Amino acid sequence: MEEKIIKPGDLEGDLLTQEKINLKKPDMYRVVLLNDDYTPRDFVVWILMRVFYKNETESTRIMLEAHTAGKSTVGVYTYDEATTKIAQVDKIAKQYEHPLTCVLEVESGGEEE
Ligand code: TYC
Repeated sequence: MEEKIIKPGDLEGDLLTQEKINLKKPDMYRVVLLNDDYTPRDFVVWILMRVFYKNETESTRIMLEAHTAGKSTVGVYTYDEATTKIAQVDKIAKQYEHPLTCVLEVESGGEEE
């Protein structure tokens, strides 16, 4: 059987690949608030403060942008953070019987730094 001799440098390619993988940023996701005709404005502001930890001024700005433009970016998060917050909004909005909805958009696709 032929013996394979590993010389110094042979593994370099693998190590470089590994380093590149480690340099990749985690993909980030945009949470976007959608307007609707029924959810009270105060409720939207309250949920932005409660779920996203925005202050009242910023929450009011985001709510008004969604109200007038149809949608507004709430923030950019990791996948887990974004999906957890969207699930929290869904659950609380459902409890209060409001149709308030947030959606997820891909912000960045793991480029190297
Ligand atoms: N358009 C709603 C109203 O007039 C208020 C609202 C604002 C609802 C923003 C959702 O994301 C939203 N009561």
